Parts: sequence; structure tokens; C-alpha cells
Amino acid sequence: MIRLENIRSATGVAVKDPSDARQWRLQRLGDAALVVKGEEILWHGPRAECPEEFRSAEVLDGRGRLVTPGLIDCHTHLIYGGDRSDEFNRRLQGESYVSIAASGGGILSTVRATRLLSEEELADLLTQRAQAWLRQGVTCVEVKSGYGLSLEEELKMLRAIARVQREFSGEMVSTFLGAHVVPPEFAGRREAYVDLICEEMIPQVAQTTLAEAVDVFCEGIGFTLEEANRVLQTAVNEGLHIKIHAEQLSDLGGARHAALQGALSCDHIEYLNPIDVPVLAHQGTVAVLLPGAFVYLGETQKPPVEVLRSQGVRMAVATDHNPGSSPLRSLCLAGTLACLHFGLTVDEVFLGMTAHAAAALGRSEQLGQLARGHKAHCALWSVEAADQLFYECGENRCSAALIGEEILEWTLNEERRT
Ligand code: DI6
Ligand code: FE
Repeated sequence: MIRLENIRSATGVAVKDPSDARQWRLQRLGDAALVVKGEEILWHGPRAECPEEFRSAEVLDGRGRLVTPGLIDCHTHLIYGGDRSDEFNRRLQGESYVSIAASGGGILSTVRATRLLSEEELADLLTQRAQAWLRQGVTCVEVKSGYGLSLEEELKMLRAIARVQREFSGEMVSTFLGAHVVPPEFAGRREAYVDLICEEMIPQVAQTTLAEAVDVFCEGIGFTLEEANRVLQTAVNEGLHIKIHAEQLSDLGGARHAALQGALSCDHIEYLNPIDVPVLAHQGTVAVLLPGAFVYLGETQKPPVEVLRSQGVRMAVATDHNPGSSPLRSLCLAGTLACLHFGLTVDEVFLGMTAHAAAALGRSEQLGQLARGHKAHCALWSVEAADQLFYECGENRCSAALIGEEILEWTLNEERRT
């Protein structure tokens, strides 16, 4: 058992109904203590109120840093081969994301690069990226497949994720995204590809437990509403969680249908019709906002944040890191963009990458709060207050993680302020 002292802290706390965003607030403590035994948080609160029973614990010195729950990046495509900097340049010269995709580039270009790599090579790339996330205070990262698009290639991606999962000191959550786009082998036979997903891929994913959730890209360049519904229903029948990329570039109604099928989250949702928001609220579905893709694609249509807020829908914020629409490597920067472009407050962004991101991954009871019974996965920041996390950008302020009873430290290039 350890007691972390000489810390400030910030954490979301649910006042009443945890599925209603209006019931959450950010608790900031100036002189806090955190007691951990094994993997689990036993107590968190003002240091002066620490119960007698924890006074005998070994003391760890937090050196005046801010302690938060480890951040959670609940939507990434962190495993892939190659990069698409050439397309970034083409887009800057006027080509659109959709026209590049239609000419065989875009997601399909990453599919070609990913298929060339072995399971081991993919695992190495993912390990490096996951370590970079951890050093920025992200102790839980969701990773989607979706650049394999055949039974073998999708399983290869998922097995590579599983390898990294076993070694990663934080938590890695695996999502199957076979329904990303129709692969070239099925050009003109999209129904046959959806058959393959539903009849072979999803049952194998469920049987091997290589992913805990199924996602689908419901979009003009992805899958129709009917196809998405079929994929998600198959996943539900197989006992898997579901989520959806919906209303990113157009309004197909995917978010409403996915929420009605019990989706944990609806992601992107720039084009979500406000009349669908009560469905998300009623179903307790989390709205995952992805400002990286919004900015990189030069979008102007913003998600209906004010309606989501007034209806009490929990909003999460994630990087959507991928080599095309969001090559963003900083969750805190995604938070800054959510503030500047979508009008979220610092408190909303904080909750959106802790408690509400945990809900988007079905982990509300285990992650995202400094609370008794939660996993001791925390980040230590060289900042004075939580407000600073999304204020400046371009520099990492996280200098350590607490994983269980152990502090993992790394060096920051720190400007010394006197
Ligand atoms: N939406 C996204 O933002 C990514 N996939 C998706 O369905 C984009 C993936 C890519 O461009 O490679
Ligand atoms: Fe995505």
C-alpha cells in the first residue's frame, strides 16, 4: 500500500446520475492524497482528511505535481502502415478527402501499406505509438483494426494489438472495424463483403475475443445505414459492444440507429440532426467529438454541442489518430481544439478524456476517476492547475504516470520558471 502526497489533484465526480453529463463536476484539490493498494485506488481526498487506517502506508512524494486520472483516448486508428503526407499536400492544393478516396487513395492506400507489414512489424509500430501516448498521460487507449479488410488481414491486425496489449503498462482496448470501407477485391459486390463481415469476421472476432467492440464507418465513402445496421445487429447478437462513425461528412441517421441498438458511443457527429440528440440522451450513448479530423479536413459543420449539453449527453474527446483525416499525436491538443472549435469548456474536455471517455469504452466502473475501487492508472503533470492542460499547446506537460503502486518517471524539457 502506498500514499501519494505533496500533490494537487483533479478528477470528475458524479453528483447524482452518472449517465447524465449535467450531474458531473470537476473536483480540484490543492493539497490532496491518494492511497493505492496493488492495482486499486483505496482512497482519494484532501490530505488532512486521510483516514487513520492509511497513515501507515509508505509515502510517495508527488513533488507538488497535479495528479489526474490517466487520460483515455477512446477513439484511435493507432495501428497501420505507411503515412499519407502526400495526400495532406494534395488536399492543401485543393483536392478533397472524398475525391482522393474515390481515386483509390485515402483509407485504401493505408490498407495497401498495412497489408505489406507482418503482425510483428505492426506490433512494433503500435508499441512505439502507445508509448508516446503514455508519455503524454494517456494510460488507456482504444485501437481499431480496419486497414486489413479481409478475414486474415483483419485478424492479423487484431492479433498484433493483442500482442501489444499484453506488454502495455496502461490499458489497451481493441475494436474491430472491418466495416471501414469496401475493399477493392469486392468492388461492385459490396453485399458480398457485408456478408463476409457478418457471417465470418464478426463470429471469429467474438470467438477469439480479439476485440470487445465492433465499429462501422456509416458514410457515403463507407457503408450505408442499412449495411451499418446489419453489421451492428450481428455484433450485438454475438455479445459484442458496438459503436459507430456517424454523421462525419453527411447525415445518414447512423447515430440514432446505433444508439437505439445500444451503442456505447456515436463518434464524429458533426452533421447529427439535433432532433436525434434526445435518443442519445435517453439511451445513455456517449457523443465522441473528434476535432482533429474536423480541423485536418477543413470542415465547417460543427457538432450540435449546445443541444448535446442541454440534453445531458456525455461528451468525450479523442484524437481519432489515423494517417489520413487526423494525424494528430496529442490528446491534449485534441482538447485544445475542442475548446477553440467546438466551444467546450476546460471542465468538459477534462471529463471528456477521463470519466466520459471511460463510459465510451464501457469502463465507467474501472477507469477515468480518482475514486475508490477504480484502477490506479493516473497521470502526474508539471502544471499548477487542470486549466493549464489545454491552455498552452505544443508541449508535453506530463512527467510521470502512477500505475498501481509504482511511479514511472520520464524527463521533460522543462522551462524553469523562477
Ligand atoms: N473516420 C475517420 O476519421 C477515419 N476513419 C473513419 O472512418 C479516417 C481513416 C483514414 O482516413 O485513414
Ligand atoms: Fe475514426
